[in-house]
Amino acid sequence: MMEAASFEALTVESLPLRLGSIEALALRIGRDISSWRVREVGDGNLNLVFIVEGSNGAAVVKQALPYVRLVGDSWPLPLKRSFFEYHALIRQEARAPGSVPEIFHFDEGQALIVMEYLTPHIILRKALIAGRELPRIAEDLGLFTARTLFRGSDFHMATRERKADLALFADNVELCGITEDLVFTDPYFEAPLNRHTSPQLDGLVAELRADRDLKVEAQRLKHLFAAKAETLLHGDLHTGSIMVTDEETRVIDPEFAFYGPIAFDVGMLLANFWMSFFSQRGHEQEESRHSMRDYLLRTAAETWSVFRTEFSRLWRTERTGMLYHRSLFEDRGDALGAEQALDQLLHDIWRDLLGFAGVEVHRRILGLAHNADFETIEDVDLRASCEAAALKFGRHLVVNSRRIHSIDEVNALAALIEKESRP
Ligand code: SR1
Ligand code: MG
Repeated sequence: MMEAASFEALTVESLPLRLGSIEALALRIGRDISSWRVREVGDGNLNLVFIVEGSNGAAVVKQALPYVRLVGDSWPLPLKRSFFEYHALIRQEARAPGSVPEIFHFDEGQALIVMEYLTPHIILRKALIAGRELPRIAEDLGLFTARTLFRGSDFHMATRERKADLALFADNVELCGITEDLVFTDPYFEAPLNRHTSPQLDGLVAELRADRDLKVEAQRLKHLFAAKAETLLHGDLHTGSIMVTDEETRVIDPEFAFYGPIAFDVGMLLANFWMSFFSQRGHEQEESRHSMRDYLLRTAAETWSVFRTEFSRLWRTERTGMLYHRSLFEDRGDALGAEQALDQLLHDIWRDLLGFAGVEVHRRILGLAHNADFETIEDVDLRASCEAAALKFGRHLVVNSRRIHSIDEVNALAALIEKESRP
């Protein structure tokens, strides 16, 4: 109650006076607040984001609002998500140095984080819609996911520290609740806030909602999401949570962070590459997006390959936690036993990530929170055709996750569905 009472949302006008005394900010951008220029640039679903420029530089101020920005104050949402975002950013920087923006200041009561202004970075989703082939993302994101997910788990951390973090992030209930509803449940029935491209997709949507195998598997995945507290997840690792240049990749916005299954972050990320793949036809104008489609499939394959390689390296060199202890394997001359366990683990991650990828695709087309990849396709029939292809692909991943053995198979499936969807 105290927190809500003292909280006040920033405005472009009030920001300089209210934040002018924050030393860490003044130090970076200059003390003369009369010369600060402030822009509100938030285009996400939840928060305010300001860019503040002074005589010496610029910074970003991100402030949570006590409700879901996308919907309005009829959907309250706790300010404490800013606390979880701050703590996740600190841990991600320690586990994968250089992968997130530098944090200058955190104010829990005002739910605001002052951080590095990334320039000339742009949001990865926008770059992919524009047809830009970013050379570094597969390597950088494969490393980011492997490092943060391995080093936040019981494979690596001291058990006391991990359990303390598990308890800390367990309080991020409302944000987990959004994912539990919006990703795993709402797409599969006529939830009030759902929308889809209608009437073009009505038939397919009805088919998916009547698909028993799909629904049972989606609920198995929801069960995993809720019950498998394996590692500290980013929790919302889509291409709108990544900023890029040709040389650099930074991950932002981990306010959905909590302890969940490793496969969730990886699956959500790959799903966003595959959705971009299916949306490219909608952005083809004069120029063909053939090369862009190839690039996206290569990116998905390379991200998974880099993840596996780095995760395996960490398994062999940093397995210091209480799980699969070396005393049972390497210390007894049984390095092969540790390799067997690693293979088993990667196999489980692989299977589950396919399912998570499939439901992520579905919820972006059937649920409340759509993505710009499809939404910016103006020709509605063309958009529906791209979305229909993605929906079929997502269904195949969810229902057949046990029977798909390699990322090349998934990419071949995507290419086949895309080909069959062309007029
Ligand atoms: C009501 S919030 C909708 C979506 O926006 C966030 O970025 C998450 O992806 C969430 O599911
Ligand atoms: Mg976000």
